[in-house]
Amino acid sequence: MIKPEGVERGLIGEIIGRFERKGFKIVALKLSKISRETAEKQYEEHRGKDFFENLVSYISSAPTVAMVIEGENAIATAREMAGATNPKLAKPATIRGDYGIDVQRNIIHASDSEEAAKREIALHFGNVYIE
Ligand code: FUP
Repeated sequence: MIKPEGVERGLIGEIIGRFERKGFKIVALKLSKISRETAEKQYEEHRGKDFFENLVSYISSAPTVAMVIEGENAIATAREMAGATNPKLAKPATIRGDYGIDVQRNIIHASDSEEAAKREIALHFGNVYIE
């Protein structure tokens, strides 16, 4: 998911392009302002943490781009391409390393496991892409 910061800064094409050029196939794509309820479900694992409220408010405050990418080792590779959670620590040539500064506005979200990917795809696209 490209977060509001990425959309506002005009980085949609750049970010999608990176995944395309890497060799992944974009099989679903959606620009939308997600509801607070959907944001809470996306970040359910962080409920109760000090940054949860701000994170949920932020992610539901402006449009995001949700996408499903398909390809070999897609989950691990997408997370490597995203870079470290805190953009200040993310290496150059990663998306967060190249475009981010603030940990909350860290440009992109990438599912961290097959289970999370299935849950998040269902949340944003319904059950169409679930095997
Ligand atoms: P990641 O899997 O890299 O997106 O990182 P996490 O699941 O640990 O965190 C999810 C989101 O919570 C981050 F993208 C940004 C936000 N966050 C904060 O705002 N503050 C923190 O200290 C940690 C995470």
